[in-house]
Amino acid sequence: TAAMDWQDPFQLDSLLTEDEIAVAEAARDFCQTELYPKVLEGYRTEEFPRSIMKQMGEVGLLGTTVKSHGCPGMSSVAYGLVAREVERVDSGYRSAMSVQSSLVMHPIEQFGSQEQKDRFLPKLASGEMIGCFGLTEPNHGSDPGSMETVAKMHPTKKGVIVLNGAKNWITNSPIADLMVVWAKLDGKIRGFLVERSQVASGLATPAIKNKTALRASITGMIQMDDVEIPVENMFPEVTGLKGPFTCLNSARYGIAWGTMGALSESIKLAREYSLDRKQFKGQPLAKYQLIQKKLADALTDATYGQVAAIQVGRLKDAGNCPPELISMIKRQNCDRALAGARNLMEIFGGNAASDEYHIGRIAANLWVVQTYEGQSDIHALILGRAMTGVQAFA
Ligand code: TGC
Ligand code: FAD
Repeated sequence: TAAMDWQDPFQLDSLLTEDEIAVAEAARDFCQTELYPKVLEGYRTEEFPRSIMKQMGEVGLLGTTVKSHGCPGMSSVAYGLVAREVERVDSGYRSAMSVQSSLVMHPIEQFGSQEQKDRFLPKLASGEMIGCFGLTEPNHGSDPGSMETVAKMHPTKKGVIVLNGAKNWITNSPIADLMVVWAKLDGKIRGFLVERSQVASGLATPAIKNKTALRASITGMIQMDDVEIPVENMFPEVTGLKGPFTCLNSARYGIAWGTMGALSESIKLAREYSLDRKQFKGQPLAKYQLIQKKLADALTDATYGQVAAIQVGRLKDAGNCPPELISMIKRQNCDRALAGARNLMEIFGGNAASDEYHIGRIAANLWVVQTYEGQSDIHALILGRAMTGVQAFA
């Protein structure tokens, strides 16, 4: 009989293409050799060096699904595998990568004019330019449709748009060269590309310091006080919430994969620790049934979660994926990864309080991941609406 490989019980490679396997291996190699050695310092100092994005660009980890401008043009599953490998190191590094790929490059590919694509995609793919995505505001998070940020045509300067408002909790904003900002023009939500180097005045992007999680990525505000941008920097056609939500479909999909990387790393660390650590007559913790149950629960969740993510990715690429499926896997995988990491943390006893054991950082990060891109309960309501036809948001 075949023996179970605890690192890949369902032999997931058999569900992947050769290219996808190669991408996952290359991403893992890069993440373990380049990112992993940096993570503790990044988490302690809350610094995200621009060079990380540059390195990601050099190895082709940015804009994995984008089909032009020298980008890999790969499957959603390949993108998910990259997210898994980056988040195996840290959710904050995956955040920086997903914002660049799913929330900046993807909308430019999907909604941008040819001129916008030509101008921005190559520099975003190489990591020379860093992007951010401004949807959430101080007063509107789960309900972005009520946003207060406004765009107006300049009363006297032809072809100039004026932006006023504030975005809050924006990954990458303090170091972003390009900001995708969603604002209401004549009452309708539109997307705007704000280039920092082209803005003369009124733009500030202060960092939010002393975070309790996701400290290895940089987060801030986008404050706009009569910020003037050329009308050519507006996405020409897309209007309404389907603009930002189309980007979120891609980012939420990546998160469903990323969390499985964080959970898999937690399992690996907890298994090793439970075999090494001895309590009661020199027996390893791994010998005790309650410890084994924690490991078994987490492994089952990580395995099921990845199979679901592969299937949803295939449906997505076939153009047959209602957004509710992405809500289902974003919610489930975030919830299970958070619960799993939190339970496995107990195996480390007091040592979990030392960041050198990593598990505390992973668990702290995962509650943010469960919150951004639609908090889990919001995704439950999205599913409930699809099941009953009745919306429960308001
Ligand atoms: P609702 O009536 O549901 O929809 C309004 C319009 O949008 C369309 N739509 C979608 N289109 C494409 N994909 C989707 N997933 C879509 N969901 C909705 C819908 O068809 C409709 O179009 P139309 O043409 O009929 O107008 O809108 P609502 O206001 O009732 O929405 C409520 C709710 C709760 C579903 C929604 O607002 C929501 O999902 N809230 C969560 C907010 C959120 O996810 N924010 C994320 C901010 S970005 C972020 O967190 C990045 S972190 C990145 C990182 O660091 O990794
Ligand atoms: P609220 O909307 O105030 O919700 C608070 C709680 O109430 C949640 O548990 C929610 O589920 C619940 N709730 C709200 N409404 C309902 C309801 N109708 N029924 C039941 N429960 C409800 N945003 C961006 O635009 N871009 C980014 O790059 C970005 N990066 C982020 C990075 C970090 C580190 C963090 C922490 C956040 C980031 N966000 C970003 C913002 C994130 O998307 C929001 O925090 C999230 O959408 C929740 O919004 P909120 O914080 O305003 O919570």
